[in-house]
Amino acid sequence: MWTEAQQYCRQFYDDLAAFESQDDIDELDRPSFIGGYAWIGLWDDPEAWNGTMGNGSNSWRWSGAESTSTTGYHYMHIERVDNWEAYEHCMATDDVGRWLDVFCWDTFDFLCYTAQGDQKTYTLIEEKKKWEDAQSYCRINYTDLAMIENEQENKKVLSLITGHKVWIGLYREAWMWSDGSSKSFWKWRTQQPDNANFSQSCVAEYPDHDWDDRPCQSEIPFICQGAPKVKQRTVVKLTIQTLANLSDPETHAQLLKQMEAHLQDKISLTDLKLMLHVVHMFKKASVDP
Ligand SMILES: [Ca+2]
Ligand SMILES: [Ca+2]
Repeated sequence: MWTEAQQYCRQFYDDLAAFESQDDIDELDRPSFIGGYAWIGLWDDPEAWNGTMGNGSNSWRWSGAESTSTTGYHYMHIERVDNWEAYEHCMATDDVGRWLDVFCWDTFDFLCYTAQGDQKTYTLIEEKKKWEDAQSYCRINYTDLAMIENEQENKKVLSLITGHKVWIGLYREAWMWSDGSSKSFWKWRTQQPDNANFSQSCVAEYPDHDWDDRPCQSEIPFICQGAPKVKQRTVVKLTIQTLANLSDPETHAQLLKQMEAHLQDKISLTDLKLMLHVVHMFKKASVDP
C-alpha cells in the first residue's frame, strides 16, 4: 500500500521520493531488477477534497480568498465529487444547487458575488463561459466568482440559481508530494493520469520514469529518498568501587536506576538503555621490596 510505503520511507529514510526536475529523475538509481511500477511520493489524497473542505495543498480553494475554506461549509453532492478522468478540478452546481466537480474547460452560466463588509450579494450571469473566463469576468465586474461560506449564504444562492447549472468560485490544485515539494514538474505517461474506476489517487513510476496514477492499495515496490537513518549509540564507561554484591539482582537494579538518574541530568538522550557489565577486579597484593 502507498501509505505503508510512505511510513516505511519516513521511518528508515527521509520520505517517499519526490521529483522536481528532470535532473532529479536522472539522479535516480533504480535497480534494474525492479521491472514494474514503483511508488513515488506523489498522491491526491481524497480525504482532502472528496466531500470535504480540507486544508491540504490539494483541497478546494475559494477564488475570492485564494485559500482553503475557513468555515468548512459545503453543499457537495458527495457521490458526484469523483474527479472523473483525474481532471475535474473546478466546482459547479447541478440544477438544484448541489456542488459537483467538473472539467474547468466545460462552459456554464456563473454566479458572481460582491463583498460589502461581512455581507455578500450574488449575481447570476446567464452567459456560458469556462471557469477561468467566468472568474475573470466576475473579478472585473464584481468581487469574484461566488464564495459561499455558510447555510445562510447558500440559501441566497439557491433562490437565485434553481434551474441553472452555474460555476461557483471553488477550484483545486490536484496532487501533492509527500515531502511537501512544489508541484512544478510533471512526467505523466500518455493518457495518464486517468483516475480509472474513480480509484486511482497514488502515483507509481515505470522503469522509463513515466508516471501513472494507480490504486493506493497495490502492494508494489517503492522508491524512498534520503540517506538511511542510522541509530546512534553512545557508550559510556564508568568505574565504580563498591563493596556491594553486584551479582545480587536487587542491588544490580538499584545501581542501574541511580546511574540512569545521574546520566539523564548530564546528557539528553531520547532512548536511554543501560546495561551493566560487572567486571571484578582483583588488585594484586603489593609486595614490599
Ligand atoms: Ca464529477
Ligand atoms: Ca492511471
